[in-house]
Amino acid sequence: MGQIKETFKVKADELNATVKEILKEHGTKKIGDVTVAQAYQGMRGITGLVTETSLLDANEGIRFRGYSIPELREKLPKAKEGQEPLPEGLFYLMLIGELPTAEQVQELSAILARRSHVPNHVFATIDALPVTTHPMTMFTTGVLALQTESLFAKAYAEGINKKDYWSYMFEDSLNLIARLPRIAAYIYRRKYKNNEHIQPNGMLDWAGNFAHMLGYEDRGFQELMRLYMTIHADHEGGNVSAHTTHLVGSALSDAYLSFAAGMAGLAGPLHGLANQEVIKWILAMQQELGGGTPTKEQIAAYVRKTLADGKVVPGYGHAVLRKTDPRFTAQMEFAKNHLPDDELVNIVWHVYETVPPILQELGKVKNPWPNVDAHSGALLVHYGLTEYEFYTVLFGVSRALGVLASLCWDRAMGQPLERPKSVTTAWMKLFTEGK
Ligand code: NMX
Ligand code: MLT
Repeated sequence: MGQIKETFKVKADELNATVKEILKEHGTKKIGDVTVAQAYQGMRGITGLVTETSLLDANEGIRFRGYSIPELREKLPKAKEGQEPLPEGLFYLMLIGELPTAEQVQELSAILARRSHVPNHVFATIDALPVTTHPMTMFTTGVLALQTESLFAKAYAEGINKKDYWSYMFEDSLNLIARLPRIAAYIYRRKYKNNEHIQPNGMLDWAGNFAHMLGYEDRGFQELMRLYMTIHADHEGGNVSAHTTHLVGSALSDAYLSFAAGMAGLAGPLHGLANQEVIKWILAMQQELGGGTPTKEQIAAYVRKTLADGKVVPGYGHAVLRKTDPRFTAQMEFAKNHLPDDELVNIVWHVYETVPPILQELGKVKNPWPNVDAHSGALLVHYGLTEYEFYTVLFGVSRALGVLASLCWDRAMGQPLERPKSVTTAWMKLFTEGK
């Protein structure tokens, strides 16, 4: 850990000096105005956060430290004989701001493998929940149970200098990332595989080992996990899971508490739960039509029925993006290479051709194009992971990479308690009437 942590500290010192300069020279400069509509409508378009790990462009999609998803798929180190990036490499990039070498990623994989032990009380806590509990509830509960291991919370209770917060947050973040695949795999095997668990393989990379502990040895599935864990990792700072993690962390809650809060947000159907909703929606459509591949006309009719019932079409739309999500495109490319004839994948592609014009017709949907969740489930079903209620847990394990790298930065930058101002509608009435 020594070298990565030392490099992080050097980078943090450099950035702190830059921020000090920006604040001194331009601290009073405006970066936007806030309208009454924005205050009522989910604060869309308000720039009010600084997140170092990634930046979202409405038309181009996400860039991680300046690198797009196609660039990451080309440039990040890969597993032996693999073609997809190792997500540990993306974590390094988000943390340090530079592409890692293959050796640096290998070192990080080994560090995570060494730190992956999960104490028994975490499993006992999960076991105390009925097996019918949603996997995201089990996951969030498991992370909270693991909070007993927080080095930051322990050190804070004993009394530490605020200059050292980052160091404990760094250790907690690494430990948590190392342990999450074990917790997630435990939940999966408990709920769906007769409570029969698989021991970790310390020789595998982080995502490869996760696939192994879930019970999938197929090389194609391992590659899918590496891609999946890479593309879901971060989506700048304003999305619900990242923003929640950051907000809770700003109270100096440790990495476990902050991440658990973020996961409670990811579990919402307008955010990460949409990946399970997409597959549920497609399966329900197929069932209604008596099975098989629906025609485009049948899909269109089902979309209109969904809208007429006052429901959203899951996997479509976005609060920031205004084009097809490049994370959708990356999965489509993966499918074209590995499973072009898969029935469910082909339905996903037909849905892609059908949904956008119908959403556009409504005249109110700002982005009729698919997001990351529109494609992921079909790939998982292909490899046998059909238990769609588990899908958001996979998203959550990946999201840890981005939001925990950001928490390290928050503490290294000495970011303060987040506390925006709110008003009442009575205040707004007086204000708009000029009183
Ligand atoms: N199906 C039907 N209606 C939609 C959809 C959709 N996919 N997307 C937006 N709308 C509606 C939205 O409900 C709103 O209607 P109303 O004025 O009656 O309340 C109207 O269009 C305007 O919404 P937008 O400004 O376009 O979208 P907003 O920024 O508020 O919300 C989402 C973004 C992502 C919440 C929204 O597009 C949605 O509900 N999509 C489906 C759920 C989904 O796929 N979520 C996953 C997002 C990605 N992720 O992983 O987190
Ligand atoms: C995400 O990955 O967090 C989603 O696309 C939602 C968002 O960016 O708001």
